[in-house]
Amino acid sequence: MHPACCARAAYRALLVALAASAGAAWAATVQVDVRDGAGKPVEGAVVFLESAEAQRAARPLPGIEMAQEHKRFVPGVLAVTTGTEVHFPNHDAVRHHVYSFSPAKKFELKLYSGTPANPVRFEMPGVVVLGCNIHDQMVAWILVVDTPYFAHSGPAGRVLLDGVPAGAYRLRTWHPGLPVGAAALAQPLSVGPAPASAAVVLTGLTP
Ligand SMILES: [Cu+2]
Repeated sequence: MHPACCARAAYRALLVALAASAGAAWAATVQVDVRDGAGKPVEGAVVFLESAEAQRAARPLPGIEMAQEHKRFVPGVLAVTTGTEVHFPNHDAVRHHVYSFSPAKKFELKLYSGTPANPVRFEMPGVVVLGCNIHDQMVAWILVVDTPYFAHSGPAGRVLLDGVPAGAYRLRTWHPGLPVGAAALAQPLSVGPAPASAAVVLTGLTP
Protein backbone atom coordinates (compact mmCIF):
# COMPACT_ATOMS: atom_id res chain seq x y z
CA MET A 1 0.00 0.00 0.00
CA HIS A 2 1.20 3.52 -0.76
CA PRO A 3 2.31 5.41 2.40
CA ALA A 4 -0.31 8.13 1.78
CA CYS A 5 -3.02 5.47 1.62
CA CYS A 6 -1.76 3.97 4.90
CA ALA A 7 -1.89 7.40 6.53
CA ARG A 8 -5.43 7.95 5.28
CA ALA A 9 -6.50 4.50 6.50
CA ALA A 10 -4.96 5.17 9.93
CA TYR A 11 -6.68 8.56 10.06
CA ARG A 12 -10.01 6.95 9.18
CA ALA A 13 -9.51 4.31 11.88
CA LEU A 14 -8.74 7.08 14.38
CA LEU A 15 -11.92 8.95 13.39
CA VAL A 16 -13.99 5.80 13.79
CA ALA A 17 -12.46 5.17 17.24
CA LEU A 18 -13.10 8.78 18.28
CA ALA A 19 -16.69 8.64 17.06
CA ALA A 20 -17.25 5.38 18.96
CA SER A 21 -15.85 6.77 22.21
CA ALA A 22 -17.81 10.02 21.80
CA GLY A 23 -20.95 7.96 21.21
CA ALA A 24 -20.31 5.99 24.39
CA ALA A 25 -19.67 9.14 26.41
CA TRP A 26 -22.86 10.83 25.21
CA ALA A 27 -25.23 7.91 25.35
CA ALA A 28 -27.18 7.40 28.53
CA THR A 29 -29.48 4.80 30.04
CA VAL A 30 -33.03 6.02 30.48
CA GLN A 31 -35.18 4.39 33.14
CA VAL A 32 -38.94 4.82 32.90
CA ASP A 33 -41.45 3.65 35.50
CA VAL A 34 -44.98 3.14 34.22
CA ARG A 35 -47.89 3.15 36.68
CA ASP A 36 -51.66 3.30 36.38
CA GLY A 37 -53.93 5.89 37.96
CA ALA A 38 -53.95 3.93 41.23
CA GLY A 39 -50.13 3.82 41.37
CA LYS A 40 -49.89 0.13 40.40
CA PRO A 41 -46.99 -0.85 38.08
CA VAL A 42 -48.12 -1.42 34.49
CA GLU A 43 -46.57 -4.40 32.68
CA GLY A 44 -46.58 -4.69 28.88
CA ALA A 45 -46.51 -1.00 28.06
CA VAL A 46 -44.32 0.08 25.15
CA VAL A 47 -42.17 3.11 25.89
CA PHE A 48 -40.38 4.89 23.06
CA LEU A 49 -38.36 8.05 22.58
CA GLU A 50 -39.04 10.25 19.55
CA SER A 51 -36.92 13.02 18.04
CA ALA A 52 -35.77 14.07 14.58
CA GLU A 53 -32.37 12.43 15.25
CA ALA A 54 -34.03 9.24 16.52
CA GLN A 55 -36.13 9.12 13.35
CA ARG A 56 -32.96 9.34 11.25
CA ALA A 57 -31.30 6.59 13.33
CA ALA A 58 -34.25 4.16 13.03
CA ARG A 59 -33.67 1.09 10.82
CA PRO A 60 -36.00 -1.77 9.87
CA LEU A 61 -35.59 -4.81 12.13
CA PRO A 62 -34.61 -8.19 10.61
CA GLY A 63 -36.26 -11.56 11.30
CA ILE A 64 -39.43 -10.38 13.03
CA GLU A 65 -42.41 -12.72 13.47
CA MET A 66 -46.01 -12.52 14.63
CA ALA A 67 -46.77 -16.24 14.98
CA GLN A 68 -50.02 -18.05 15.59
CA GLU A 69 -49.96 -20.82 18.21
CA HIS A 70 -52.93 -22.52 19.88
CA LYS A 71 -55.24 -20.00 18.17
CA ARG A 72 -53.40 -17.06 19.69
CA PHE A 73 -51.05 -14.47 18.28
CA VAL A 74 -47.53 -14.69 19.73
CA PRO A 75 -46.44 -12.16 20.89
CA GLY A 76 -49.65 -10.37 21.86
CA VAL A 77 -47.93 -7.01 21.51
CA LEU A 78 -45.10 -6.47 19.05
CA ALA A 79 -43.16 -3.22 18.64
CA VAL A 80 -41.21 -2.70 15.41
CA THR A 81 -39.48 0.18 13.67
CA THR A 82 -40.88 1.68 10.48
CA GLY A 83 -40.00 -0.29 7.37
CA THR A 84 -39.83 -3.61 9.24
CA GLU A 85 -41.11 -6.69 7.42
CA VAL A 86 -43.04 -9.04 9.67
CA HIS A 87 -43.57 -12.74 8.93
CA PHE A 88 -46.80 -14.43 10.08
CA PRO A 89 -46.02 -18.16 10.54
CA ASN A 90 -49.04 -20.29 11.41
CA HIS A 91 -47.95 -23.10 13.78
CA ASP A 92 -51.50 -24.42 14.20
CA ALA A 93 -53.09 -27.31 12.31
CA VAL A 94 -56.06 -25.05 11.52
CA ARG A 95 -55.89 -22.22 9.03
CA HIS A 96 -56.00 -18.55 9.99
CA HIS A 97 -57.09 -15.47 8.08
CA VAL A 98 -55.22 -12.49 9.50
CA TYR A 99 -56.36 -8.94 8.85
CA SER A 100 -56.05 -5.34 10.00
CA PHE A 101 -58.39 -2.43 9.33
CA SER A 102 -56.09 0.02 11.13
CA PRO A 103 -55.20 3.25 9.28
CA ALA A 104 -51.47 2.64 10.01
CA LYS A 105 -51.64 -0.61 7.97
CA LYS A 106 -54.59 -2.24 6.28
CA PHE A 107 -53.91 -5.74 5.00
CA GLU A 108 -55.16 -9.30 4.99
CA LEU A 109 -53.52 -12.69 4.72
CA LYS A 110 -56.27 -14.87 3.35
CA LEU A 111 -56.93 -18.28 4.91
CA TYR A 112 -53.53 -19.97 5.12
CA SER A 113 -51.44 -22.61 6.80
CA GLY A 114 -47.67 -22.54 7.19
CA THR A 115 -45.84 -19.28 6.54
CA PRO A 116 -47.06 -16.92 3.79
CA ALA A 117 -44.29 -16.37 1.22
CA ASN A 118 -44.34 -12.60 1.52
CA PRO A 119 -43.85 -10.77 4.81
CA VAL A 120 -45.97 -7.69 5.57
CA ARG A 121 -44.07 -4.40 5.59
CA PHE A 122 -45.06 -1.74 8.16
CA GLU A 123 -44.15 1.70 6.83
CA MET A 124 -46.26 4.06 8.86
CA PRO A 125 -45.88 4.74 12.59
CA GLY A 126 -48.98 3.91 14.61
CA VAL A 127 -51.01 1.15 16.20
CA VAL A 128 -52.06 -1.82 14.06
CA VAL A 129 -54.75 -4.08 15.55
CA LEU A 130 -54.71 -7.65 14.22
CA GLY A 131 -57.61 -10.04 14.09
CA CYS A 132 -58.48 -13.39 12.54
CA ASN A 133 -61.60 -13.83 10.42
CA ILE A 134 -62.03 -17.40 11.62
CA HIS A 135 -61.28 -17.03 15.34
CA ASP A 136 -62.92 -13.95 16.83
CA GLN A 137 -61.01 -14.24 20.12
CA MET A 138 -57.64 -13.80 18.37
CA VAL A 139 -56.31 -10.27 18.79
CA ALA A 140 -52.83 -8.73 18.82
CA TRP A 141 -51.22 -5.36 18.34
CA ILE A 142 -48.25 -4.20 16.31
CA LEU A 143 -46.93 -0.82 17.40
CA VAL A 144 -44.85 0.76 14.64
CA VAL A 145 -42.38 3.34 15.94
CA ASP A 146 -40.06 5.74 14.15
CA THR A 147 -37.17 5.38 16.57
CA PRO A 148 -34.59 2.79 17.60
CA TYR A 149 -35.19 3.64 21.29
CA PHE A 150 -38.12 1.55 22.52
CA ALA A 151 -38.78 -1.24 25.03
CA HIS A 152 -41.58 -3.06 26.86
CA SER A 153 -42.21 -2.60 30.58
CA GLY A 154 -41.62 -5.64 32.81
CA PRO A 155 -43.72 -6.91 35.74
CA ALA A 156 -42.48 -4.01 37.94
CA GLY A 157 -43.59 -1.50 35.28
CA ARG A 158 -39.98 -0.62 34.59
CA VAL A 159 -38.37 0.06 31.22
CA LEU A 160 -34.65 0.47 30.62
CA LEU A 161 -33.51 2.08 27.38
CA ASP A 162 -29.77 1.77 26.79
CA GLY A 163 -27.50 3.81 24.57
CA VAL A 164 -29.78 6.82 24.21
CA PRO A 165 -27.84 9.80 22.79
CA ALA A 166 -28.16 13.09 24.66
CA GLY A 167 -30.94 15.28 23.33
CA ALA A 168 -34.52 16.46 23.67
CA TYR A 169 -37.11 13.72 23.17
CA ARG A 170 -40.80 13.08 23.26
CA LEU A 171 -41.26 10.21 25.69
CA ARG A 172 -44.23 8.19 24.50
CA THR A 173 -46.05 5.35 26.21
CA TRP A 174 -48.64 3.00 24.75
CA HIS A 175 -50.50 0.01 26.17
CA PRO A 176 -53.15 -2.23 24.56
CA GLY A 177 -55.46 -1.40 27.50
CA LEU A 178 -55.72 2.22 26.35
CA PRO A 179 -59.02 3.11 24.67
CA VAL A 180 -59.20 1.82 21.08
CA GLY A 181 -57.65 4.35 18.70
CA ALA A 182 -55.99 6.32 21.51
CA ALA A 183 -52.59 7.76 20.63
CA ALA A 184 -49.60 6.96 22.80
CA LEU A 185 -49.21 9.28 25.78
CA ALA A 186 -46.56 11.97 25.18
CA GLN A 187 -44.38 13.94 27.57
CA PRO A 188 -41.09 15.80 27.08
CA LEU A 189 -37.84 14.20 28.23
CA SER A 190 -34.39 15.73 28.20
CA VAL A 191 -31.49 13.26 28.12
CA GLY A 192 -27.97 14.33 29.07
CA PRO A 193 -24.78 12.29 29.41
CA ALA A 194 -25.85 10.96 32.84
CA PRO A 195 -28.52 8.27 33.39
CA ALA A 196 -32.02 9.76 33.20
CA SER A 197 -35.29 8.62 34.70
CA ALA A 198 -38.93 9.44 34.19
CA ALA A 199 -42.31 8.46 35.59
CA VAL A 200 -45.37 7.84 33.43
CA VAL A 201 -48.95 7.59 34.64
CA LEU A 202 -51.31 5.74 32.29
CA THR A 203 -54.93 6.39 33.20
CA GLY A 204 -58.07 4.90 31.68
CA LEU A 205 -56.59 1.43 31.12
CA THR A 206 -58.96 -1.48 30.59
CA PRO A 207 -57.91 -4.24 33.00
CU1 LIG B 1 -57.52 -17.88 13.26
